[in-house]
Amino acid sequence: MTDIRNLVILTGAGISAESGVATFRGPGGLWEGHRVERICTPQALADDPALVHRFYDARRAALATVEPNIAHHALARLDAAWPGDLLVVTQNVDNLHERAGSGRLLHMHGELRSALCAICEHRTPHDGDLPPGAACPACGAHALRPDIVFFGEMPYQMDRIEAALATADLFVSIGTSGAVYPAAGFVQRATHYGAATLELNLEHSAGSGLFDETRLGPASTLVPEWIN
Ligand code: BV8
Repeated sequence: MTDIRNLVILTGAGISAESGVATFRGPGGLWEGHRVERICTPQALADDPALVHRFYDARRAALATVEPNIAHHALARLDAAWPGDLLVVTQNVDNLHERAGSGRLLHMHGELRSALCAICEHRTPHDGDLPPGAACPACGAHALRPDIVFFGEMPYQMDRIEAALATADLFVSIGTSGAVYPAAGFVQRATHYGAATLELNLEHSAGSGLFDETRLGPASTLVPEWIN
């Protein structure tokens, strides 16, 4: 990576798979028989808040049973040592990147360990179950919801992501199926801005043809190999 100065690294569920966090669209990609596209919507939250809250309560509780893996730790070491710009943009809502030590990190689809007020949009760190109708500590409204970007909602910090892509020399995508936009379109944005693009994934993804290079294998092997 000699003439590379600015890095943008996109991660998806695949980077957490070897930590034991279920992915969404592989075998076993259901939760209580529900697909994420069906649960992760404002309509589902309105129709059945208990189901949606239970979905995220279960995943939040599971964080205590998993640890960052080799790939998370490799990215954290890169972050600490990298002299140029570096931004990890994760689609994941787990906290494994930060527990591994990544600092330059952005959760574009939200975080399990945060609650969002549907009225005043105040964010509150939250552990444990989040019952529907919990009171917002800022405005008092009984309107706390999981701090998750649902389908049809705008992902977080898109301006910051676009600015990072605009100055990236290398865009690396790790462990994502390329099934969900706008994240799946970042490789095209990076290419438009003149960055080189690399995909590290267990299998070919929907976007594999868009990358300069695709390497297939588990993240715990590919990420350290790429960095070293
Ligand atoms: C929006 C919440 C607009 C958190 C999620 C075009 C442009 C823009 C939007 C759209 C568009 N076309 C369609 C849309 C709408 C929609 C969309 O993309 N739909 C899809 C289904 C077609 N997008 C949206 O609605 C987005 N919002 O566009 O808003 C807007 C504009 C103005 C104003 C308002 C709004 C919002 C999308 C976010 C939805 N939230 N989740 C959560 O519950 O977790 S999406 C969900 O999918 C997760 O966040 C997840 O991160 C994401 C992507 O999945 P992956 O991470 O890729 O996981 P997956 O299981 O699919 O794949 C895992 C991969 O890892 C596999 O390839 C596998 O091979 C690999 N793997 C497995 N093991 C390993 C491995 N790799 C390496 N090592 C291993 N060991």
